[in-house]
Amino acid sequence: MTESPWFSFVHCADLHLDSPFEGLHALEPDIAQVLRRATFQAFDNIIDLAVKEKAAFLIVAGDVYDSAHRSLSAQLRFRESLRRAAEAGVQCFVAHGNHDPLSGWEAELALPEGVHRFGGDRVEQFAVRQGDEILARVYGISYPTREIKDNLVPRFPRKVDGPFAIGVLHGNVGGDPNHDNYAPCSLSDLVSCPMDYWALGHIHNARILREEAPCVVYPGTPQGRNVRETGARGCFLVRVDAGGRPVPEFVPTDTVRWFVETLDISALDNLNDLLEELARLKEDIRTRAAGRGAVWRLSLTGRGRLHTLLRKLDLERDLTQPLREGEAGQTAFVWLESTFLRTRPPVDLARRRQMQDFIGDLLRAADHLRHDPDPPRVLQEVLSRRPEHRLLAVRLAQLASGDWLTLLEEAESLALDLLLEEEED
Ligand SMILES: [Mn+2]
Repeated sequence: MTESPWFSFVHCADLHLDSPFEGLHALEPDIAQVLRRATFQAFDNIIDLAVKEKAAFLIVAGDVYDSAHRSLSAQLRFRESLRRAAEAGVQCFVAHGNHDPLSGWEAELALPEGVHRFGGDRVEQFAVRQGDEILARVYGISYPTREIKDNLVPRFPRKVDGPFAIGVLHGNVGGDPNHDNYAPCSLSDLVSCPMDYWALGHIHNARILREEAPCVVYPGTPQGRNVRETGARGCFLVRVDAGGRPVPEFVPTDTVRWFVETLDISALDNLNDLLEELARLKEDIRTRAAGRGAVWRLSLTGRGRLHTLLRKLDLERDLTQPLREGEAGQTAFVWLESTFLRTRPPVDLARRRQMQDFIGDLLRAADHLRHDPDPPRVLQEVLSRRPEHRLLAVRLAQLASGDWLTLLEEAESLALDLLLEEEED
């Protein structure tokens, strides 16, 4: 960006302060402590960013706390972080969502000066001033109770005063089935409202739903809290240029990052090779975590010689625990959460293909198809006789010829696994 921005602000949501890390057992005390502090540390990283970038204001778009019965220590820490921002000249606007509605228990703590919280009765408006100049108007509403089933967008004004308008809304845009359908609305509802930027919360993955005006953004959780929240987590630093155009930049704020990894054993000959591969994978994760802690889940997959040996091991004792050795106490730790065994026994495909049994027939049929001059045409023809075809036709038409061969391979492998199941020990 060559043009210097007119002003900037930081947009975050779904802090879920004080939420426990799910699914982690047998933790070293050092690592447990880092995890316990992670949601707070992530919010402090957001404040640091706002202060360093001299942002004019900060928006927290709901779900500050993980539960309606938030702990007093979480409330005090949140207030301290906001105070730090406000004292550095960053005004703060906070909305509450389904996890922390206004009806939840709350100590009667006065908010620091410069911190504003949206009420739950109606959409409220705050003007952000810099000297005599009004930079922006921030409109928002909190959840009075947990379950808001109404579309809240019609409560936002149809006419706004300049120069830059932001709508703060915690809700499900477009009916994402992975999240509760609270304050449901459509993208076009938002677009029809005269905002320049929609600061959303509720969906836990960062997503820019729309770049052109109005810009519509979900920042996601600033700290991943379970294995479903993998990868970089953070907030958006939004620079508004002289023409009033918001340009959001994702900034990671997580102090611990989740990874889900698979390792295919088919090319590995012995346990030594496997251990070397795992050590390499662990260091690769450390590199990708870029200085912060990492928690990873491992799945061993593929068909190979190691399968029989792996089935005899106690995975937790023989693989998982040794991979955790030496990690506690490191800042950039790489902690293996758990290991899943999804490997299959090796099979001599050439020999099975020769055999005069059902598996032999299946393998020969797949091979025949693979060497057909036009496999997609044959597969299409077979599938068109199936009753499911009406449902699949549109998707099938989009497949490239390479996709068909991959599908054929996967189908062959899946059928083989199911048929061989009975033959296993
Ligand atoms: Mn949330």
